[in-house]
Amino acid sequence: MIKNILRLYFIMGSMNTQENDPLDVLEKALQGGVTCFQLREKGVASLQGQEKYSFAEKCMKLCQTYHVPFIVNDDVELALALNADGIHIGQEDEAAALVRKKIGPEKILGVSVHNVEEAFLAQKAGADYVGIGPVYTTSSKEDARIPAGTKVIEQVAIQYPNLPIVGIGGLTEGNLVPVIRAGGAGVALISAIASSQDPRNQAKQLRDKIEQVLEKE
Ligand code: TZP
Ligand code: MG
Repeated sequence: MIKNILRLYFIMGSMNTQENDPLDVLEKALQGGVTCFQLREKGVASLQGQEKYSFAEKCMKLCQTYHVPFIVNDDVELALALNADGIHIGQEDEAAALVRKKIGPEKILGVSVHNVEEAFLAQKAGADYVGIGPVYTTSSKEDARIPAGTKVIEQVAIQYPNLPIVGIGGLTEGNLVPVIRAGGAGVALISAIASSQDPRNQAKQLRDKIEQVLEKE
């Protein structure tokens, strides 16, 4: 189940879409076939307080219309207030076990990891999936680590075959295949869709590509 929703995992905040309306970009991405959405409202230009809540609520309603899970990045209180489908946290955020306790057993918990040890601890703490990256160079995350290719994805997939993995970082239609071949259930991406002038078609092409590769695995 979780593996299916990780196939094409779109991440976006209101600051990721340049001159385009973020809600319009999200709706088109949903129409194009993204399988999960994460609201990642971060950085200097990001919305705060009531504005953030209201934007998040609009994003969640759109996701519900298209029956796509809505995940909140970092902000456990926001996820709970909205009754979002899940939360995604990094190594620098609240401990995964504590977040699992706060959200209960039903909600989706995703954790970013960078090696086998962190993956082990994440699944032990109750993570439903792990995000591994950056695979390639990214300009969407200020404090991104050095790109690590697909090596860690492969290692984690071998050690923990039941732990769903999503690759992230610099992924496009042209370079995503190695992520799936390494054992990723799918790809998470921001700019490939958020910066596209045709997000619907871009999402559709990405989705088609992923389905094609998964079929062969
Ligand atoms: N974590 C690792 S890389 C990254 C995050 C949030 C940014 C991914 O964005 P893009 O534009 O798909 O490289
Ligand atoms: Mg975080």
